[in-house]
This record gives sequence, structure tokens and C-alpha cells, in this order.
Amino acid sequence: MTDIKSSELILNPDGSVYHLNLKPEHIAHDIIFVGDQNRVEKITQFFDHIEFSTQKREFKTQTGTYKGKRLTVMSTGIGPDNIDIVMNELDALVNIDLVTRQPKTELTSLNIIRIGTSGSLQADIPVDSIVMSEYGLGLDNMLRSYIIDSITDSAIEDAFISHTNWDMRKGKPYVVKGSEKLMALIGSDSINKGFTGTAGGFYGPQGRVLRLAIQDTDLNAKMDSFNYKGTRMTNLEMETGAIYGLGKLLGHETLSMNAIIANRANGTFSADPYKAVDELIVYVLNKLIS
Ligand code: R1P
Repeated sequence: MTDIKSSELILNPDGSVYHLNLKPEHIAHDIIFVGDQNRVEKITQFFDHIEFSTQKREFKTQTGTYKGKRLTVMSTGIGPDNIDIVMNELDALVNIDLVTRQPKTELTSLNIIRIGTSGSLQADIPVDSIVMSEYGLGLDNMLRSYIIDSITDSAIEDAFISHTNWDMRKGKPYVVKGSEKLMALIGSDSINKGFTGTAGGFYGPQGRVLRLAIQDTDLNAKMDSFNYKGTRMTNLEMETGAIYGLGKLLGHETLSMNAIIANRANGTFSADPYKAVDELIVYVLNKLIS
């Protein structure tokens, strides 16, 4: 096989991958994603010790141990475009020999758990609660640059397109399920589950109107009422669908856990969003060592 060219797999002078600034030895097998770079230390403050830290742009990484378990915490910044960078470079760290520039024959599957913030779409999923994303429902188009038909659920996609009368000029929504292995490890009966909508932007793409008119003012109401065989839309954010899609394509286990800090259905926002996130962090860390 020909080598992956320097222009395609870009390495820094020290041999680390271009955006993440990481070498293979810097990452654990279990990885926590957060959006906000300031959330990395909110997690690693609980660690026994930190062995490695780096940051380039919005991508901050720390690796250490929590109660003896080696974990990496990494900020992805905002949006599916950043997830394309993070997932591909993380995968390169474990599944491409960075010296020979050849894909490895024996592949490694990482466990990747996102601890994110999100807006609920249902009045009965209040602020400060937790949502586990059973499915990512991607309203962004990033994933469609790849060949995704084998990992997406076309029956749910068709039902969503029909229910929302989706304008296909915005691109075709995609649906990917999260890791059943990680859902079994991290989930519990008291946690809300459902479809997490992943938008390619924060305002118009999530139905927010400031000064610009949007293409479909009823979209959030239509998403609220979408129900596929008993599974409904729970929340809206900007990374889960892309993480699930690239995780499945690359062979990694992925799960997204969401602290609900806004309720779009009744217009409320958490009085203490940091507390909701802190509680989710402690919950996930303890599940990871269970
Ligand atoms: C928007 O404010 C950001 O917050 C949410 C969205 O997905 C988006 O990234 O998640 P994080 O708090 O994890 O960044």
C-alpha cells in the first residue's frame, strides 16, 4: 500500500498529529470528550495524577488516572467540523503507523464518551437533568463526505424527513446509534434516552431567531413531536451525530452524555449550569471505574 502523504496526514516537527498535538503514547484507551477547553480540568481535578497535558487551539488534552484507571480528557471545541478533525487524528494515533505512514493491520477500538451540555426539546426533561443519546440524529452535513449507508438507519431517517417535511436543500439528515456496550456500562434507568439532534450551528440551525429569518420556524415543534416506535427526540446540540458516525466508521465505541442546561420547550435556562455539568462528570467518572 502506498504511504499516506505528508499533505494528507500532517505531522508536527516532533511527530505529533497536526491539530491535536499528540503522539500515540499520550492517550489512554478510554477518552472523554468535552466541548469547552475549560471543562477539561473540571474533570481532571478529580484525577489521582496527571501524566501529560497539551493544548493547540481549542484542542486541550490531559491524560492521567482516576482511581487507578488511565483516562484521557480532550476538548473538541464546538461543532461537527471539529469532530471530523478530532476523530480522524485520534484514530490515526492508534490505527496508523505514524513513522511508516501505513494503516495498521491490527486495529484498536477506543472507548469515547462525550460529556456535553445541551438543550432539552421536551418540557418533561427539565434543566439540570441528564440525557444519554441513544441515537445521534445529524442535521449537519459533515458526515456525508464519507460512505455512510452501512452505519445509518434509513428507516428512522425517512420517518424523520417525512415527519418534519425536511427541506432536502439543507442536506439529508442521518441517524446513527451509540455504542450499546457503553450504554450498558454508563446508563441507568433514571436517565432519559432518545434521539439527540446534532445541528451544524447554534442559532438558525437550532431554530433560534435573533435578526435573521429562518427556513423553517416550526422545525423545533416538529422535532419535539417526532417519535419512532416509542423513541422520541430528547435534545439538541452540535457534536453527537458526528461522533457516533465517525466512531462507527472507524471502529470505535462512542457514547454521548448530556447535561441539560436549557429547556427549549418551555424557554428555561439552568440557574447553575456548572453544577449540572459537575454532577454529570462525577456520575460518568464513577461509572467508568465500576
Ligand atoms: C454550544 O454552546 C456548545 O455547547 C454544547 C454544544 O454541543 C456546543 O458545542 O456542548 P459543549 O458544552 O460540550 O460544547
